[in-house]
Amino acid sequence: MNAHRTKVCIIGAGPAGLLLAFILKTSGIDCLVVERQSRETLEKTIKAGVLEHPTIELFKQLGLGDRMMQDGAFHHGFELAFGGQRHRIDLMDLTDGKYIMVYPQHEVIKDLIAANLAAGTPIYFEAKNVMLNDISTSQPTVHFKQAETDFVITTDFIAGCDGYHGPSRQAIPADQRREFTRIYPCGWFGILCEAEPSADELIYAQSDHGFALISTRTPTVQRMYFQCDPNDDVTNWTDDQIWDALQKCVHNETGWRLKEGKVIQKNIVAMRNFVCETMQFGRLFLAGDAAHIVPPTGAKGLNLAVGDAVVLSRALIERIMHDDEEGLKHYSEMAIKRVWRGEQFSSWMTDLLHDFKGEDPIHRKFRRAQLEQIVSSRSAAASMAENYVGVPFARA
Ligand code: FAS
Ligand code: PHB
Repeated sequence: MNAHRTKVCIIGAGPAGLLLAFILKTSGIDCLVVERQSRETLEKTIKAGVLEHPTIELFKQLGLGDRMMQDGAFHHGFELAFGGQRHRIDLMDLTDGKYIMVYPQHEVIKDLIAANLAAGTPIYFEAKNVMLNDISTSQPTVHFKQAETDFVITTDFIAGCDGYHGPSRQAIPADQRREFTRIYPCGWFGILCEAEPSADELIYAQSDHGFALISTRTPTVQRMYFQCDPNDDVTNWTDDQIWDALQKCVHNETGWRLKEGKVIQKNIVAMRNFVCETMQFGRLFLAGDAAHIVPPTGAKGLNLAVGDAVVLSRALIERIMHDDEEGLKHYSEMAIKRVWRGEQFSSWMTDLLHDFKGEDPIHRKFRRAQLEQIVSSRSAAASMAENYVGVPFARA
């Protein structure tokens, strides 16, 4: 048995866990990360694509922004396509100069892993059978197996950053968890394809054929999604059928079409809102998808995880370095406000852009009226833009 001691044991090497580890480590706080997947897998798993303005500014302030600023694509607006026409939402103009960046999550993960290792943060990859114990005591432990070796970590605090399916949230007694869920009757069929960009900025398309999102990854690899049955299977779709579905969703009066290419990856993303308002129990603190999930429409998932890591790191630093318990005592209520703002916007944007099978036709009329209002009213567009670029991190 390999026994180690640390101040903060972080479970999960996603954006939440790695950012929390980097901030703590560079603030002089002993911590370590326990992750079930290999570094190689983490650094090539395609997930989110959009960084909000507060996330970009934070990474720059932390010295984590070099590669992002070099390889990321700044987007000063996005388009709403409906009724055969495309309408630009000018984020810079509507938010006094704020913007977003398309910089793939797996690139963020590469940057965070490299920065943590350079700072000396121990990261235990390929950890199996991770178990949390004694989370209500002042000396909780985390057990796991790596290769054939058993480990036990004794720690002051556990940060549960292990995503929706991880063990941390489940370690909180069910009768102590306040949970909220909304399940959508559709999913997103996501592809990566070898093609040039079809447009300069993201296009969110609402049509009688369903929703589509035209995003990007690099000048030669594009990321696109179209609305699908959440129980569908990617093997049911040929490349031609995929392109036919996408072209139908963006069909417009100008004859403009998507630039097609070889589909190199397909996956179906289910869509739900989920919030566990109980983001702490004893010495366990949840951050990111471990506590909340959003439908990807508003590009909030990764950015909410970053927001939690900012609030939790500040609270842990105050407790460990200054013996001030207040931030930790109120962590959940501090973090949850920005989470609910992101949850509501993601739900609103999903309802705005998706026709749901079996819904009363009146809802399609409401949807079209809302879209027409957004593209004709500066105040309506500004409200959407303010939420899309990201609201400031929670402050005490
Ligand atoms: P993560 O899920 O990223 O990280 C949790 C980590 O914990 C993982 O590395 C996991 O391996 C590890 N872990 C789990 N169980 C463990 C255990 N038992 N022991 C140790 N480690 C364990 N968001 C968007 O905004 N836009 C998108 O387009 C988008 N697309 C997505 C596509 C997919 C396929 C998925 C799964 C998610 C997508 N998301 C998207 C949401 C995603 O970006 C999350 O919001 C973001 O990764 C949240 O970060 P974390 O909270 O760090 O959780
Ligand atoms: C992506 O590029 O993966 C992406 C962009 C915007 C979204 C969701 C996903 O709203």
